[in-house]
Amino acid sequence: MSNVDIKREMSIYRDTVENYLEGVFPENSDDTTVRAARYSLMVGGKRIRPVLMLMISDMLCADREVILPFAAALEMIHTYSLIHDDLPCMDNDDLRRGMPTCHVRYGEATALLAGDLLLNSAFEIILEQAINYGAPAALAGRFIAKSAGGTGMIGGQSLDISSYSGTVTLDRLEEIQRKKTGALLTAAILTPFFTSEKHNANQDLCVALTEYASHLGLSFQIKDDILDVESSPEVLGKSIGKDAATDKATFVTVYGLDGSKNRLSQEFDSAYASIRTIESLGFDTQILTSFTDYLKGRTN
Ligand code: GRG
Repeated sequence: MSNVDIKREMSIYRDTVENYLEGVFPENSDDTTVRAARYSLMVGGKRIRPVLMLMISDMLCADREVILPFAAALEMIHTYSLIHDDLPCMDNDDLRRGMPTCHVRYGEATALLAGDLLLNSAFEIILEQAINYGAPAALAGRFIAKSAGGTGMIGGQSLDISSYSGTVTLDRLEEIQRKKTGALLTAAILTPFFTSEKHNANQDLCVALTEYASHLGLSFQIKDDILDVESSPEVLGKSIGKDAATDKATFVTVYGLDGSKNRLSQEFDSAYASIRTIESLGFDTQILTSFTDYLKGRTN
């Protein structure tokens, strides 16, 4: 049991990220695409990925000036993926972060462009960091590109759109979720590692962080699938129950609700075990434990 006030800590980290994001796209731009991108970026969201990146960065005593733009860029990539995922040609969702989705508010063509703008602007920020901070920042940027790309998030989405609950194997289901959801969470955890000149040669740390990321990513997605059947649109801020209705391959549609809860508990146990390994390497992991507790108990 740690004595970190995790809600307070997270809200401080969230404010730091949101202050940065505020400056990315001007308010009241003449360009509808810019307004649409800003709308989706600033409309809310838990900011899990950038908050996690900043927490790991502080754990490694890394430089905030180096990491904050990366954290913001990762949230921009995540937001682009949500805009595109909600489009009529994908999940066709009306509600996101408790508000109308980007295409409902701005139309489909503008929403598509807004997603593209977020993705390109994220890589503008990342390249600026590479110019300013050299090879470690460039390596981190390349890792983010890979995590968001064909062997990461987009690859997972590509497998997902052709997978159905009745025919998908368990291995394939895990592959989809590791890529679709796990890859960006792994990028959040490893970016501070890559940019830390003090620690980035520590292979034991790299392995322990990667294992933590892997278990956290799977537990995040299993929890998401459970909330899709057990929560409500008011609490989640997005539509629910669509996975079963569209025969989508999720942990719940494949393992059942009880099977998913068992698997969730195993994944969280493994995540805590990875945290203990990180601690044994000499790092203060209290906040990571509290953050993991928060994700375990999250209701949205
Ligand atoms: C290129 C047309 C085109 C589409 C790409 C890449 C992609 C579509 C979709 C990505 C896959 C995706 C949306 C995965 C879901 C991951 C997930 C659990 C999202 C919800 O994350 P939260 O709970 O959301 O952190 P908030 O709103 O809190 O940020």
